[in-house]
Amino acid sequence: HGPRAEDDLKELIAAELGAVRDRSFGLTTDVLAEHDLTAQVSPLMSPLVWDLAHVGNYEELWLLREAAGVEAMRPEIDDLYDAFEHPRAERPSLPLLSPAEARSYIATVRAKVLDSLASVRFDTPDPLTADGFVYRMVVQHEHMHDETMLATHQLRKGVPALLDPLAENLEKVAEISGADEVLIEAGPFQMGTSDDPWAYDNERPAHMVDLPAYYIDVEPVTNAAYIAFVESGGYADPRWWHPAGWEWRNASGKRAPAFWSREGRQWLRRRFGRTEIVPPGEPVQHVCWYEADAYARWAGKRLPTEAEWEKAARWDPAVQRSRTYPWGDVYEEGRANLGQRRLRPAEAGSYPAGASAYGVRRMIGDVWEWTSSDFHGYPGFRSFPYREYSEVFFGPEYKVLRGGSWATHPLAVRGSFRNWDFPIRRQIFAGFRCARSADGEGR
Ligand code: AVJ
Ligand code: FE
Repeated sequence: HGPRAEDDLKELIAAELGAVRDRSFGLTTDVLAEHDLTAQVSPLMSPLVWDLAHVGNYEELWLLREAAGVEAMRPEIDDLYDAFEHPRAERPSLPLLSPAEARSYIATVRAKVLDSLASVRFDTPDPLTADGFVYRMVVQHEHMHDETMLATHQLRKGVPALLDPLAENLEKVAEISGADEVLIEAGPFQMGTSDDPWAYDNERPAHMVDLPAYYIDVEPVTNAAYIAFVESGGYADPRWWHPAGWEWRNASGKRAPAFWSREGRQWLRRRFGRTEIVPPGEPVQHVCWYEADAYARWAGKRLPTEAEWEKAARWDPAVQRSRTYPWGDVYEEGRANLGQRRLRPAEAGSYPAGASAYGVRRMIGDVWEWTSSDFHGYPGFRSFPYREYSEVFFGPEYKVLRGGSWATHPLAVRGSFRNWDFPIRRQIFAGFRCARSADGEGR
């Protein structure tokens, strides 16, 4: 700590604010025409121009008004970009800023944020700005919207707007080796965190959780494995499905992951506007919780609980402490497929250097992983700095996802990070891995 550390942190924050904004423009005004930015591709998603102005409005609210005490620039537009006032389905009918207006509004906000950064103290008892908390929150918020915007791109029809620069270079860096599941011995571990400065309220506080022994898959479930489920009639047998999942299956008519189609004996998938053969070694993506749950039952397993997922990812039994990432406490390139550097997950066997202490692979990056758990606050949870980030979602309607995807930025995920969604959602970059209890009963 001290003034030197504060200056370094401010420099990092300014650089990261710049980097995330480059990505936001790279997903919107840099690559799409006006009508593509204002159109709605699905009632589940906002028009991209809404996300763009929303991240700037959120930044204005938290970094200018709350942190720096600057007067509101455009109070009359706050309502338009309040996610709680207007559900996604109704956003295209609002009098939104045009793409050019949005771009200029968020650039003005940003210039004022950078101007005011030097005058905001990080060595303060005010928890909003202490250690740069609210700045870290705003950087992560824009990254989360970039991932949401990428889901909008995936749903978009028409001429592809995004290139996958590394798609041709994907190399499997290791053979799949050893057991396909590992035993996690019974015992306590530390879940959540009380001291990660990037952590959201729902990751706090750290608390001990004691778990019975269980097995967890070394890798996320692959497309090849999921095809075996589909082709053995997995969608036709109610034995595998949660009752609500069977209802979803009947009502939706879905019989394969989103974006898949069948041509002869071949499974194809659409990826950012291009069609390809489903790659057998990649983790399955775009399955909802009900599909993940059904697959696991078919396989004689079950989804891991959120605590089981986190213990396998973070706990180091040798020193009895939880790591920030599966491999250690420091983020390092090459240990996980994160950050939209590729527009796809990597093949099974990749990133062996990202394994956890237990040898479980690719828990961070590649695909968000559905867990069996509902989204709730940890014991001692305190909402901060606003209830609408996570507290208003607590309850049985949402399932927790863990680990981030290839589309998640490294600053917006860690071993303690919690995401959540409805169990019917398939547009997110989500797959899953299976677990089973070690007491002999698969479930
Ligand atoms: C944490 C991904 C569920 O997108 O609804 C964005 C993140 N919160 N703006 C979401 C969020 C406010 C949130 N998730
Ligand atoms: Fe938001």
